[in-house]
Amino acid sequence: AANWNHQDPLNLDSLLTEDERAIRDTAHEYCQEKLLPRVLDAWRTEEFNHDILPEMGKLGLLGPTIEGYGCAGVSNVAYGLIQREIERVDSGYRSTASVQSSLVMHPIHEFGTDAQKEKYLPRLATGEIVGAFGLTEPNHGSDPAGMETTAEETDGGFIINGSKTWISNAPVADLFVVWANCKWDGKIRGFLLEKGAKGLTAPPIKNKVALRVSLTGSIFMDSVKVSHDALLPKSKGLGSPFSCLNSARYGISWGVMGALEDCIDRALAYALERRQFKRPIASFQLVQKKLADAQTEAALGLLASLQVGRLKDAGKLSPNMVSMVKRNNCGKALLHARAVLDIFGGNACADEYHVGRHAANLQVTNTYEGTNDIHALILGRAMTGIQAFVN
Ligand code: TGC
Ligand code: FAD
Repeated sequence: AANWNHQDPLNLDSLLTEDERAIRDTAHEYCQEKLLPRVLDAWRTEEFNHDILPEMGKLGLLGPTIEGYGCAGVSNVAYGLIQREIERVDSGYRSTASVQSSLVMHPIHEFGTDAQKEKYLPRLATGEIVGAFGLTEPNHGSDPAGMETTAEETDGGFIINGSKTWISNAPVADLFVVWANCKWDGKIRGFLLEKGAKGLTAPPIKNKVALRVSLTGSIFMDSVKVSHDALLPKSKGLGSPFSCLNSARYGISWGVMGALEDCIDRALAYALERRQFKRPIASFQLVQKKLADAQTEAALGLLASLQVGRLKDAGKLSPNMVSMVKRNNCGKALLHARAVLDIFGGNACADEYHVGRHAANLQVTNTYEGTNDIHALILGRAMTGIQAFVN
């Protein structure tokens, strides 16, 4: 039909600049040609492929919004489009990349010294070194303000004690951005710890039921001694790690829509092919409704993320907007990935059909970087002025 493309129902394409379309196409081609053929093996073995970050680095996909240090300096909308293409293949690959960009490169760029930026950003941009971000602790996930990890001043530096858990990239990380409560003034600050520091270990959390292509681990810090150079000096208070989360959560809001779009494409193709009761299952009303519901939410979610990206680029962003799109898009992606998974019948169980893997991953995306309910409470606080987290 005229003016109708079922893969871009509201013509998002028309709202992008030429540069943004070119970046999206580069990312799409890489992800489909290089990531998709590897994903099932990575999922089955839970093994990290050390080639992938350098490949992404070569294409300018890491820390892409940063100017200088070998980074591409593109718009936040382009950043979102990249996350969408990576997550169209798997949320775990997007996790690896978005931790590197939003949670490691961003805080160094934002809160680091010139020397720290020169030392780390170029190698993070090429993917030569891998970064991890440690905020969550065994006893403090939704409530990071209560963190138990501490930093205390000592001759010539700091001593860090504590543990972090469920940390993406940790088992393979060369550099850890760790958030600690500073004993001298009770404020939370970021520290850069390098692999190999005495007292630092990062064992993997194995046998995950989701996000299996991204490695996850703990970080144990037993009196890790670092020099003054390890402190991110411009970080102070919980607002500093949250500023990293604003960027990562925004990227996730695009990413999960990519995963949902892949579920829709695959479910539609399967429904047209598979026959029962002497006709394609795509001819059944209940199947069509599942597809139409999913397509609508993907189209609306993408437009919302685009608007938030444009506001971010214009310097008019509120973190509440990020909570709205992170929560909505993750919740809707999970709900509709599960719904269209029904279309595969027993084949929903087979990893070759990919949609079961997306649905499992989307449970995690709806949890990390603030659970769906925590973002509801952030929005509720913004509306009512009353915080319902309790303390
Ligand atoms: P609250 O009183 O709200 O805030 C404390 C200070 O932080 C400031 N702030 C923000 N600043 C910038 N951006 C934001 N989004 C901010 N939110 C809060 C705030 O202004 C305040 O500053 P100041 O100067 O007044 O002190 O803090 P609270 O303790 O009441 O927090 C409540 C809550 C629940 C909203 C918050 O703690 C929260 O968001 N919890 C969720 C935790 C979370 O998202 N963890 C994510 C861990 S990282 C991760 O999951 C990576 S997965 C990556 C991957 O693999 O892709
Ligand atoms: P809890 O905080 O214990 O929450 C459990 C349940 O209680 C949730 O449903 C929650 O919504 C609810 N709840 C909690 N408080 C309230 C309240 N006040 N009101 C209503 N309901 C509430 N963290 C990092 O720092 N870095 C990473 O790289 C990272 N990567 C991750 C990768 C994976 C694969 C996973 C699974 C997690 C990762 N995380 C990471 C941790 C993630 O951010 C946390 O799991 C998440 O913030 C939730 O914390 P929690 O697991 O402690 O759950």
